[in-house]
Amino acid sequence: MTYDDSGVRCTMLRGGTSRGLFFDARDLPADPAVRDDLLLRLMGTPDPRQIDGLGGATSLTSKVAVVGPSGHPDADVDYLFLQLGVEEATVSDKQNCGNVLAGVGPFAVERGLVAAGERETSVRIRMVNSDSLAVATFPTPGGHVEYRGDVSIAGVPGTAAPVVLDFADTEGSATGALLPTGNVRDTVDGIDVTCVDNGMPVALATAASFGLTGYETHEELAADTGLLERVDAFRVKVGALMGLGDVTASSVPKTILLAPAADGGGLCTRSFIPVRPHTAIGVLAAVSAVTGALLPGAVGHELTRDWPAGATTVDVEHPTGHLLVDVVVDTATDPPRAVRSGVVRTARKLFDGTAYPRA
Ligand code: NQM
Repeated sequence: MTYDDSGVRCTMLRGGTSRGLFFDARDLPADPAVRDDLLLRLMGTPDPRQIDGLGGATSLTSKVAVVGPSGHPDADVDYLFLQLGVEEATVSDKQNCGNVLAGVGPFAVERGLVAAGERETSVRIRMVNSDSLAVATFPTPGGHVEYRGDVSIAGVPGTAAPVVLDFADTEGSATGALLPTGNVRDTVDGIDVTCVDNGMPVALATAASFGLTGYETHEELAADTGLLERVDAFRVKVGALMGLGDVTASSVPKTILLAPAADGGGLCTRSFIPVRPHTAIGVLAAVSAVTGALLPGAVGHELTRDWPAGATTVDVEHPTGHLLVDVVVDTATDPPRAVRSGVVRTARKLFDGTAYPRA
């Protein structure tokens, strides 16, 4: 029996503002090339509509979590995140995804990888992509995952149970350093940029340096093909500067354009993942953006002037609302060090069953 005949056990969950196919690592082919071919056929990639697969025709809904037992002494499970292309047959392990991460703890309990607590459960997760640790805590009354709750997150209708995510050692996730260029500020094509990697490699520039206000809607940004071309050309040069090589076909780095907060938050953002605009902002992308802004001399540091001294929770504005992140950075050391970060997300199980790949 091949996977084409038998299908493969699959759970689909929404994690934060993303949606992914979750697999027990032991249910997938061990050979990464065979695994990736299977995942592409399950997702319906390559096809702009993914009509013959389970993808949702955007990068935010073409995500995969491979979860299995961990050999790490401080982790319960390993989580490998894979970003699949939509129109291109690509599978990348170059980045983390903090949104899909929100589904990993509940999935681990549902599949018996971790025993549930009577009230809530904390799952220690090794993020394989960056070899860093996260802890997810969520309600499990009576030993069952409870997805219903009263927490609302921007970009998702309704409310759900909270999944609290705490991150450690996310510094240099893809590049090996918090400041991958060695500088707090560089200039690329005449544009000042701060390159930061605290869970996600990002290039921070002001929206004004791209001729924008920073308050454009997602639709306005998505329709501006000239802008998207400029963002892409910029990030390809920045990616090389960050030591990521030729990033033409890579999902990282992301570009995040900053503007003064305009809706009661701390920082206004428009992010590109890596070229199309995000409808919201990625979790670790937001953590990295706030980390950068906290560094004296960085692009965006001037926007932190009115942030309460010592406060660690920052309200990040994005095209569809707000994302609150908790970031602690030690700026007294040289280079500065990321201490810890965290965020609250929600997740929901959408289906559990057998998925069949297209031929
Ligand atoms: O930055 C989208 C998302 C993400 C990534 C992307 C994410 C993160 O919103 O941690 O969550 O950057 O392509 O799911």
